[in-house]
Amino acid sequence: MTTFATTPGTAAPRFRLEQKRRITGDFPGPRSTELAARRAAVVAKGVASGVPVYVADADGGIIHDVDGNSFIDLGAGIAVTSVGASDPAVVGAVKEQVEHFTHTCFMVTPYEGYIAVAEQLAELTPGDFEKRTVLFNSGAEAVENAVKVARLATGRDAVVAFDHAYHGRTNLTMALTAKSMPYKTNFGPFAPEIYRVPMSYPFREENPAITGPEAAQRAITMIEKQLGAESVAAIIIEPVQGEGGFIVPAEGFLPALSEWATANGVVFIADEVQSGFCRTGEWFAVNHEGVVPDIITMAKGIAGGMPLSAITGRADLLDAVHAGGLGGTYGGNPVACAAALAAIGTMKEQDLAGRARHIEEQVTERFAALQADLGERGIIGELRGRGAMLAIEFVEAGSKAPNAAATKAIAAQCLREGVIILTCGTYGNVIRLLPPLVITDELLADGLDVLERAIRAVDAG
Ligand code: PLZ
Repeated sequence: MTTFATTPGTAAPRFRLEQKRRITGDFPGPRSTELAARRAAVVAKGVASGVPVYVADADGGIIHDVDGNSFIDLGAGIAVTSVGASDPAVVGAVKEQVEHFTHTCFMVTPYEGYIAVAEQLAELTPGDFEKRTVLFNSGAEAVENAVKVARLATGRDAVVAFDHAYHGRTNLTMALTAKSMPYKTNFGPFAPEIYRVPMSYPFREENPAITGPEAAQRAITMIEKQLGAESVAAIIIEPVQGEGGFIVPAEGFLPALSEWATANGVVFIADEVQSGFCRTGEWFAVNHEGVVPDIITMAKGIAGGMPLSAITGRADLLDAVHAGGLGGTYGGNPVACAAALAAIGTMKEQDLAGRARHIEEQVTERFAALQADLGERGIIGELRGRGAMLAIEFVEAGSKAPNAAATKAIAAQCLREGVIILTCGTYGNVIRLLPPLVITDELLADGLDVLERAIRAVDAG
């Protein structure tokens, strides 16, 4: 079993690959081009890739392609490889586990790793009550199961989700997800009993003075008038919205919703699939406002790149489910559990929550200065985010109209120079920064230099 030191911040990351950007010429190079041709013949085009090169190796903040180029990774595989893509602790734990058993199925012949992960999650998630955990494979599967538990435990049907929400691509989670293209278009019919209410999106509020509690009341009034609290099983919300645009609700929004849920017997589910595990500078994004969810969904950063997801929540809710009601063949796979224990160990030893806050300082300082420099008529509408979950929302000069074209052009320019940057947002006008939390200051600075130049160039037209 993997063990780790519990003294936080006592270790520094170790890298196998030189943490340096290097683009050798035009890319995609010959080997990537060959792979693209093989791919086109056999891989469905419904699954698209943002970057046209194929990966040979990855470590820390660097991705090597098959033609010898080194890219700076500011996306971490969509917020997954917070400890790096080949953290030595994760690699060692996976190797050790895989030599013993790769799978038995926890529902058939159980093993310690699953329990150890559940112990960690009970310790790390907020709330000093009895907790129970179930492990799955993907974020969507965790969300599906959180909703199953909430419905069974409350005996109610309705589930409330928010504008700009993203919860996955399975049938139920598509219904919970707000954006149609590309996630939902023509994939219906969707799961019933899902209702959508307004989010707190400070930058795009009609009334910019609306407070967090007022925005929460706007949603609550809609729920009470259109559904009635007594028919609502759960509210599900990303405490910092991910795909929808890295939207941080106004202060007081999440606490007010959570209080209303508690007062009305509604299960408050925090979807921390993207925001969890030190990403926002705390173990979970709800910690920033002291919100204690009834159930938390987790995935992505939890296991250093191995597929694992989890729900952790109040024992009375999870234990309401009959024996055999929850599970799946691979849920809590032993190799993924070993990886999770090692990744959590790395997060503790290297104080990656502290690293996330350090990244926030570096990024915010630089882009606040850039925004001021570009001035009122610049294309930067807003900088926002928490920790190493940071976003720049782009607008048409002198207005709040979303500028998706500028966003695309900036991301494309960064990529040409060897910096992988992801976009997001309901309007496709947000650049999001999700670096591995172990990224070195030098590598991050190099990536941000490239991004800053690209923003200046596009702003200048
Ligand atoms: N909940 C908050 O961010 C996944 C999706 C990328 P899975 N986000 C990245 C894409 O285009 O498919 C996500 C999330 C939140 C749930 C999910 C779903 O997690 O592991 O992708 O199923």
